[in-house]
Amino acid sequence: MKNGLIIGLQGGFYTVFADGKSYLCRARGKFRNQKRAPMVGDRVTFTINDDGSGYVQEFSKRKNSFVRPAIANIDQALLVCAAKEPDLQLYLLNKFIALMEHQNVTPIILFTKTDLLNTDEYEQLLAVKKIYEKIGYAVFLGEEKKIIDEQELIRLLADKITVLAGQTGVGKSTALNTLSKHTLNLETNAISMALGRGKHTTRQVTLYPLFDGWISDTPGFSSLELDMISVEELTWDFIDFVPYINDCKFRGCLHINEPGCAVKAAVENGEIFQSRYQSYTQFITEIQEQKVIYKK
Ligand SMILES: Nc1nc2c(ncn2[C@@H]2O[C@H](COP(=O)(O)OP(=O)(O)OP(=O)(O)O)[C@@H](O)[C@H]2O)c(=O)[nH]1
Ligand SMILES: [Zn+2]
Repeated sequence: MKNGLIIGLQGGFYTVFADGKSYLCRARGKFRNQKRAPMVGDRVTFTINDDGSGYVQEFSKRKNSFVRPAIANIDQALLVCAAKEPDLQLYLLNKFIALMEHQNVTPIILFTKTDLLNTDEYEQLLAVKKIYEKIGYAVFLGEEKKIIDEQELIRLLADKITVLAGQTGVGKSTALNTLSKHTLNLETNAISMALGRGKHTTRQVTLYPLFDGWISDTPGFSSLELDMISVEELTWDFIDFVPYINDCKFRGCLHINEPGCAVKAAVENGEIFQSRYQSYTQFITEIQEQKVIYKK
């Protein structure tokens, strides 16, 4: 019995990575009877047959799992967000952050296209960067061919499963490319595979080795919606609100119109950033409207 990590799934065959090698495995029949299945990202035990193929025997308890894309045990998400072209959209960034926090995935923020900003805009972006850093997130700035402090970013990728997320055209491929060019332990093949994104019409969920960690670049991650989060849960996914929640007068306070709301007080005295609160109220409305649609 060997221990490995599922890094791919195609046509019912799992690619299991162990000790620097990949093995093609099927899942044992018992999984089907138990109505559960191993997923990409699962840490598994597996056996190898004489012909080199194998069977996934069991998978470990998951830290988290997503349905679409089907992937488990994501440690962190590199949220790529253009500072310009398209204009910076904190609403979208805050949505990604909430979705990731909800699944216990640590967000890392990368603002790209900073070379397109004029001096004033750049100053504004630095202020935004400070906001997210104060909340506790790592924030990086990217230019056409450079990521500032990229060694620090590469360090964060080590030993972790990271997903890439961001709207189309924000510069995800470009960022991966830049990272690949400036690192010494260049894994060209992995990167060119990762950069094969968009070339295939149906792309499988795959983990690519990158900087001693694993990275997944599946388009599905960029189109997740809030439908898996309830209004009561959302507040806990804004980690900057959490320290205040217990001081709200009413339990289950949604921080909208309730009297004695500690979150709103923190927004008013500047401890919680206005833009974060604004996104929060928008998401509450969106979730409530979704609920109405489902009930019909
Ligand atoms: N000036 C400038 N252009 C950039 C930067 N990053 C990306 N671009 C350009 O933006 C366009 C889109 O970049 P991509 O890296 O393909 O974006 P993507 O997020 O991978 O897009 P999808 O594959 O559609 O999801 C390309 O023309 C890039 O050259 C940047 O930091 N500065
Ligand atoms: Zn409140």
